[in-house]
Order: sequence, then C-alpha cells, then structure tokens
Amino acid sequence: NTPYNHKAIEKKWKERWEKNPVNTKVDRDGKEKEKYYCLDMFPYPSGNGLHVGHWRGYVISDVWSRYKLQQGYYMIHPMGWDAFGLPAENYAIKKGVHPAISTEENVRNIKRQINEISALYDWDREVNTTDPEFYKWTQWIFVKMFQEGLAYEKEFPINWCPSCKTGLANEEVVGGQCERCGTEVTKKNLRQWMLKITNYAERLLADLDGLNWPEKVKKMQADWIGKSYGSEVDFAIEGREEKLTVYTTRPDTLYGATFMVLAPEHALAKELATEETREAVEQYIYDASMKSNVDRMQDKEKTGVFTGSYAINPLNGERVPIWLSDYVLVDYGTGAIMCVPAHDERDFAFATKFGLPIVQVIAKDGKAAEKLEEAYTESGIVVNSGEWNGMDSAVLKKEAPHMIEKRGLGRATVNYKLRDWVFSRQRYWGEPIPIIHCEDCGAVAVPEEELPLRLPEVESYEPTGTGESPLAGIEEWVNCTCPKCGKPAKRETNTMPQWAGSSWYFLRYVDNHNDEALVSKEVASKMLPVDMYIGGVEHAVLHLLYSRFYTKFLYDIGAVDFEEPFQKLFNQGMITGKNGIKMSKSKGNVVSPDDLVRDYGCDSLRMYELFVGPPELDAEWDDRGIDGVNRFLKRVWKLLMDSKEAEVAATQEMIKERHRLIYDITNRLETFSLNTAISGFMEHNNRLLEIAKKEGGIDKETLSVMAVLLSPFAPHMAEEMWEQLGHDTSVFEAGWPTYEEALMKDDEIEIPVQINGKTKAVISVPAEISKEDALLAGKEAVADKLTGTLVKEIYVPKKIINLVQK
Ligand code: ANZ
Ligand code: ZN
Repeated sequence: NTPYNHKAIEKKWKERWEKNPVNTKVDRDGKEKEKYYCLDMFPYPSGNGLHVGHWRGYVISDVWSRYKLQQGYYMIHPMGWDAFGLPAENYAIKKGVHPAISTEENVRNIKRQINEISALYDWDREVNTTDPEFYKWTQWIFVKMFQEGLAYEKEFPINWCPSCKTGLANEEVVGGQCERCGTEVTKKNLRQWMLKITNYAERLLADLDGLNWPEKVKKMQADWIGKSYGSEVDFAIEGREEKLTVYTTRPDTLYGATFMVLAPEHALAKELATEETREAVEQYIYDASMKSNVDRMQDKEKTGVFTGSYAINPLNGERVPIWLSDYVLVDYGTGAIMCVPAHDERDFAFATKFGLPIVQVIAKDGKAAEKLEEAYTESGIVVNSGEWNGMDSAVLKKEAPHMIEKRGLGRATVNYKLRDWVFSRQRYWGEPIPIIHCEDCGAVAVPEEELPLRLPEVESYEPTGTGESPLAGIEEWVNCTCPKCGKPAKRETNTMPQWAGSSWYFLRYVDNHNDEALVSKEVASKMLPVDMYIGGVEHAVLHLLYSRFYTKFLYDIGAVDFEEPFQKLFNQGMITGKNGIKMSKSKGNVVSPDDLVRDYGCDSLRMYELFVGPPELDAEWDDRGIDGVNRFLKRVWKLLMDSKEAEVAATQEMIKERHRLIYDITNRLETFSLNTAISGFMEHNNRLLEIAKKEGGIDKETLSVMAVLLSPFAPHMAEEMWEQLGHDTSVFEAGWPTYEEALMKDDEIEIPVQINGKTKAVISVPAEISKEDALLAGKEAVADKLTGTLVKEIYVPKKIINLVQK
C-alpha cells in the first residue's frame, strides 16, 4: 500500500490538465454546453505577491467553478490585472523603474502563485488594464460618454490629498482621510472631468431589487444613492427681488423655521453680507473653503456667521435671520436650509450656541414643553402651526409638500445624495483622457480611429503638485492639432482614476482580442452577463456601483443587451493574522502559501482555506490547523487503498452512507457553507472507515462518488482516486451525482411496547435508535395507559420495550 504522496499526485495531474484541459465547450456527445460565468475581482499586481488571505477568494471561486463544471456547464472563469494606479507609480518615483516594467514583473510572479492553486483560469482570456489594446476601449467608453453629454468639465473645490498630490472622489475619502495613504484630505479648486452618474441614480436604485446580492451590500448602495422625498420652499428675502430656496425633508415643521443657513459657497452668501458683517462673512467663507466635506459633516462644535440679512417665513410671515455655516453643503439640495432647532439636532446645537429662537411645532401629547432640553425628532401632534394644529405630524409630513405646492410656496421634490463622479486624476500612471482643447472649438474628443491614445514616456513621474499631471510637462505630446478645425491645440493632461478599467473589464474577458469592438454583440449575448461574482465586501459601493453605471450606459448606447453586470454576488470575509490584525507586509504577519503548498500540497491548502470558517466571515489564520485537513486526505487515501484490494460489494449501509454524503455536500455547496462541507467530508469518511473495518472495504461506486464530490475541493486527489478506481476518463467528466432520499433513511423496525408484560402498542423506529430515544418513543405511544408509578423501563435492542408500573 503506497502512502499518500501529494507531491507526485499534484505534479502528475497539473501536467495532464495542461495537455488536456478539463473545461471544454462541448460535452461528450459533441453538444454545446450552456455557459456559466464565474468572476473573481481581479487583483492589483502588487510587488508583495499573494498571501493566504488572497487565496481564500480564489479557492472559493474555483470550488464554485468546478462544481458548475461538474453540473455540465462550460465555465468562463478568467483572470486579469487591475494594473494602473498609485502604488506602481509611487514605486517608480522611489526606484526609477518604469511602472510598466515593475507591473510586468509583478504580474509574472503573481501568475505563478495563482497557478499553484490549480484554479481553472483560462489564461487565453487574460486582460490587463494597462495594455493599450485594453485601454483603447476604456478611452472609447469615455469618448462615448462625452458625446452623450455624460462627461463634462467643471471647476470646483474638490477633495485633495496633499501627500498623493491628486484629487480624490468622495468615495476615496474615508473618515476625512485619503483612502490610500491616510493623509488628512483638504480642498482645492481645480478644473475636473466629471461623469454624470447622477443621471442613473433612479435606475441604479430601482434595479437593486432584481439582484441576487447580499442584502447588506444592496443596502449600502441604496444608502449611498440616498433617495429622499421632500419639498423645495421659497423664502422671500427682505429688501431683495430674488427668493431663497431651501430643500427640506420636513416641510411639516415649516412653522418652526426660526432662522436659515446657507452653505458658505452659496451664490448669495457674499451678497447677503451688510457693511457691518462683510469682513466676518468673507473670512468665514475662506476658512470653510479649506475644509473637506467629511470634516464639515462631522459632529464637531458648530461654527457660523450672521449675514446681516433676513428672510420671511412664508407661512407665518415672521422675520428669520440668514446665517452661513459649513454644516450645510453647497452641492446637496439647494445649498440652503430652513432651520428648525426644535426638531433637528444640528439646528438645535447651532441655535443653542448662537442664541437663536427655538419654537416647538410637534409635541408628543399635543402640548409644547416649557423649554426643550434637546431636539424632539419623533412624530407627534402638530402645535404652534396655525391651521395645521392638531394634525398627526407623520400624516402632515406626507401631505405638506402638496399643500405647499398648491399655495405656490414651493414644490414637492425628490433628492439623491449621489454626486457626479470626479473622474480626473493629476497623475501619470493612468489612461490619458482622450480630449483635445482647442481655443475655438473647446473640448473635442480624440477621433475613435486614433485610439488608443498612448501614455507617453516621461522623464519624471513626480506629481507636479500644481494640480497638473506630469504629462503637462511633455510639450511634444501636449501640443497637437484640433481634430475639428485643424488649428494648434493642446491635449488634456489629466488621467483617469483606477476605477475606469475595473468598471468594465469583465465584459472584455469574453472577447479580449477583438479590435473592432469592446465586445462583439454575438459573443456578448452568448457569454454575458456574469453569473457569479466573488470578492471582498470593501467594494460594496465603489467598484460595484461604477460597474453597474458603466453597464447601464453601454446598454443605453446599444453595446450590450443587459443592464446589470453581476447576477449573483458573494463577498468573502478577510483572512487575518493573529488577533484579527489585517495581514500586511508592514505588520510582518503575512503567511505565504508557497511553503504550505510544499509541505502539505495544494489540495490540503485549498481545503484548509475553506475549513477556517464560514466563507462570508473574517477568520484568523493558524497554520497548525492545516494538519487536520491533511490527515483527512491521508485517511481518504488509506480507505481507497484498503478497499481497492478488498473489492467488496455494496451493502445497504454503504449505499445509505453514499447518498447521505451526496446530500450533505450538495446542500452545503448550494448554501455556500463551504467550511461545513469540509467537516461533512471528514464525518462521512470516518463512518466509511468504520464500515470498512467491518466489511473489509468500501464498494467502488461509493468511492467513485466520493471522488466526484471531492473534485471541486481537492481536484488532484479526486482525479487520482478516480483513476485508481479504474475509470479511464477525467473525474471532471463524471457529472455531479444525485441522491435519493429513500435510500438515505435509516431502516425502520417494529417494536412491541409492553406494560407489565402485556403488549399495549407496536411502534416503528429507526433500527439504530438509541436506548433513550426508544424508551421515549415507547412511553409516548402508551402514555394514556401509564396511570401508575413507573418503576422500571427495559429496552432489549431491536426487540422489545417493557415498562413496569405500580
Ligand atoms: C428642515 C428640517 C427640519 C430638516 C427637521 C430636518 C429635520 P436628507 O434626509 O439627508 O435628505 N439639508 C438640506 N440640504 C442640506 C445641505 N445642503 N446640507 C446640509 N443639510 C441639508 O436630509 C434633508 C434635510 O437635511 C433637510 O430637511 C434639511 O434640514 C437638511 F426637523 O429641513 B431639514
Ligand atoms: Zn478647433
């Protein structure tokens, strides 16, 4: 009996698969298979290589792909590289190595590591976002968006990272800090390219309904889009013609609006200043311009300044002072609010600090308090509100927008929190934005036939810090002619954000060599969309929202015929080092898969990646655990070797165990309970070993089923078992086995139940029932006849129950 030799087995099957790939488009009868597209979030090829945490997602997606393969699908399971972005550029600045070169090296190394997993990736489909043949289409999409009016220029104060020296999208600012380097984000006034994702807000929200995604992720997207219903209300300004319009979700509190606040950037902010207030107002506006949005929204001590002007509350005619404060954002609603300190916490804090009046207009019991200690934010009975008094405020909240509209004081409106997407970066290592600026024609798109617009070589990658990208320094590149009028013109020197390529890469995999279209219609309708997308939850809003927006846009221009890119989504949890600390080189707690593969084999590591815990939760890595999985594989091997020699026929017990095994593994796969699938294998294998001890071995059919079930998890072991059992095909041609419930059941036996030696009932119970369960079932069956005190309970296994009562 040869012992389990993972090295020999894995080497042998890797070589065979290379010659004879198991994933083919046609089945054994030459019939074309239905496709199944399982996608991994493609990695950034960092110089640090992969650690065991990266493997987790790849193993999960590979197990799923091989399971689908066994169900008879043709698998689309591609891999590629999200290779533009800051780290490669920062490395170039430090070491002077061109980002293209360091990227290529990293790709080679990570590809080698990924191949160690023996995943089914089809490398013919590989894409790389920095490949001009790829970014040609990233630029093409931008040109289309520009032509459709969805890409536009705007100068405004954007989030600015002083360390990365680039503008950032709102999504890239986390807790007031740069998502990449952790530096405090400030503001800078810059001309930007913007994408009008807000045009898609309603569709992005509504279509979440049809997606088979984790509810948590759908909620995060819905919250990010942030739809709210309310009113715009017009306030007259004392001594001026124009009105001041506010957006409010609480028009039911209009009688309680005792002052107003404008964003410091509001168009009227400066104009409303009086002679006495001018200096303070201008200083305040300047100070606010230096703060980031996140800082402003955080619950810090409120700041503000009185403009000196007054508006008129349209319902009660009261004069209300107009203030400026940075807790009001210029780009939400109308950039101006009516303040109801009695019922809004921020307004309450502001009014308290600056001694502004507080008028309660909703009260729980219909009676206003003497003095409010804090804002009352719940619903109740309306008070101090003229004709509205006595109403239920929740009802009024719904009706007020229409009442206000009828009286000509404003309009019912819908608002979204979603902002247009800041799409330009002042950095080198990204796709050049394919736009030419002409003095006469304005912004003109680079003609399609001139795409890709290649990123030129530069001497220095250093960001200039002036808000211009290093491309601005290359005169022969910048200077060009206008495609429209032929006059001298200048190229746009900003580049695209890293999200540009990742927003559509999944479409390219299925037709990655096409130079006529980003994907041909024919291929797209056959191979797309993605059926299953697997990746980390950190992309819940950014990448997943952008991809949905891009896909909807491409649908609108007729490039693809579906609106949602990812039918199903699975988010795996993170693998952490000891005490839940994120694995990273800087923390020195990285576990590399390479040594583990050498010592235990790829199959063991694959199974252990799953065994560490529920795949959707974070799990702490502990090398020692891999021993247990490895022992399991050795025991499967021993069972196989012992049984091969014995050649036993299947017994009832073996058949029952076989069907239970199929049932358990199939259900645990279907519910993505992959860690319990592994423990299920272990339990069933132990039972089979016990049976084998009695019977001399296990039948070939049961062991063959075991091999097929193992094939998604431990593919080398499964192939070897399959061959050892005498099959002359690949285990991946076997097809997923089915179970029969009737064959899974325990045998039932009939047992008489006696009281004081006389049979009172006959019960039917599983043959392997325990003594306790048998007695319980027996007592229950004759409960109405057990009237005395029970003094003795006897169970003769499989024969009789006797109860003695006095
Ligand atoms: C009066 C009021 C009374 C408000 C009350 C709330 C409670 P959501 O739900 O997030 O859309 N608001 C409007 N525009 C703003 C801006 N640009 N910056 C900061 N705050 C703004 O929030 C809408 C509410 O946030 C609006 O309703 C407005 O305050 C404020 F008891 O108006 B409310
Ligand atoms: Zn021109």
